[in-house]
Amino acid sequence: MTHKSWAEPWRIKVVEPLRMTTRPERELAIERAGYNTFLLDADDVYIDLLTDSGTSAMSDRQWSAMMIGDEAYAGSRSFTKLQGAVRRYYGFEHVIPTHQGRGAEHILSRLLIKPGDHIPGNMYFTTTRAHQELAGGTFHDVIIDEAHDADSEHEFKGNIDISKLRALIDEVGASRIPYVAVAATVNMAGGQPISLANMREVRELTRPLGIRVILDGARAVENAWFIQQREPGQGRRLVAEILHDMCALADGMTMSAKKDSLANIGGWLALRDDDIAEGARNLVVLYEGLHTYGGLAGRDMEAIAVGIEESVSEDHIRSRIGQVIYLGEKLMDAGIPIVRPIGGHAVFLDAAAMLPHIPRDQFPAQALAAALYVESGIRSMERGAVSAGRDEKGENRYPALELVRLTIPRRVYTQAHMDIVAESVIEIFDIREKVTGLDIVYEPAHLRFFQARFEPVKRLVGTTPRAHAIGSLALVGE
Ligand code: PM9
Repeated sequence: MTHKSWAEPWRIKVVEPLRMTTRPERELAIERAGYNTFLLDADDVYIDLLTDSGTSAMSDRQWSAMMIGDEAYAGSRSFTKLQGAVRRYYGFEHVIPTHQGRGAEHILSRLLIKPGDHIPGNMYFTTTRAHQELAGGTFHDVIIDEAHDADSEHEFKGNIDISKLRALIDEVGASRIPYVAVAATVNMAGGQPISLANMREVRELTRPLGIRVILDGARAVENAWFIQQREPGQGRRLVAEILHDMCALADGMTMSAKKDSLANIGGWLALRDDDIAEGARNLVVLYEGLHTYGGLAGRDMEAIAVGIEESVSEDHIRSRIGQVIYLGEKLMDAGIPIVRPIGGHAVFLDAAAMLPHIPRDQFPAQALAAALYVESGIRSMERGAVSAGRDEKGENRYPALELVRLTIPRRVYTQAHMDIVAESVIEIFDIREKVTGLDIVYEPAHLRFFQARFEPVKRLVGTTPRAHAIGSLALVGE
């Protein structure tokens, strides 16, 4: 019997209690955290939608595989299993484990980027661009315009604009472009997919010019599901087959196994070219660990190998994204402005549309994430100007999208949790004009969104920063 609705293809064997806090506790907690949800203690959070990275629930098969992890320093049996799973499902010959995705980005950037090089990509990602810049490269956004428009219903907002890519190649020359960085899905655009057809076009343009294509595969399985659902001719194919086709259009991939692969830590760099792989193996021993563990324990590699296999199960991926869509549709029905179409790993609130009274230099998305926490105990993440950082002149970058991400960990929360999240966002929406902006009071040199601290903009005379930030919010609810 086939069902129209989806249900989680698992049942719960182990549970972890959640802690509810009071509003006064949360007011103090957010002030202590400098109004940055990254700096909250997890114990002060009720429903944690900060990230889907490393926060997924592992299966009984993953946990039992960890018990047979081979902790040999060199040539671990667990590495062989990981290598086998990556070869089978992603199709790359050379597999170099890393402690997580940015470890792979670091090695790749050091290896392929020379000072003065240019790296086109379908929208920036924070850690990816940081490593490209540290290696002396310049990132160029060549995603289609629709990706920068929260309201565009384009089904493949992750697509690369081929004319933008061609124009960059004409301008700087193919020899200054070590690779095109293709993300699937595109996190900062709202978890939006790239189509197989578009990946083919990119391949056809770059191959004759000798420009490589490197896939960021953190959520490539989710991308493959969108291709199956939306791309003409793909509807009857398995997600695993589509994933294989996507990878076949790339020369290599960086991977955070903390996303699709259902692991709490880990990643890899995978390559086809023997010489580049040799270079990567040389570098990985400097920064991560020997090339057969790359900073991971044998048990971690076991968990990833099993997680890869589980990640491409049709039932798993359908319910994983089904849950995200369930939350997104509830919010849309209530008139909340969110990025459309609903993405694969998260629902993204359009903070600029929700809080038009807060100017961009007072970081509306950061303020909204803080206010949502105070109101409900739900932790989300800013994905706007704070995440975008500063340009080479030291000025704030203001991306078109000013978003708050409600990121859904895999296999962790139930539909009832999603209902609470939706109710909480609707409550904040109803009192949105009471949310006030933030000033940065501390900013680290790199990836500022992780550690920056803020204070409420002091507009009213005689109010403490905390009273002002939360403002009349403190009068609503409890
Ligand atoms: N993404 C996320 O929450 C965790 C860190 S940034 C807040 O979305 C892509 C597309 C990612 C990603 C991490 C990495 C880096 C690369 N590409 O976190 O180093 O979304 O494993 O991966 C995070 P690692």
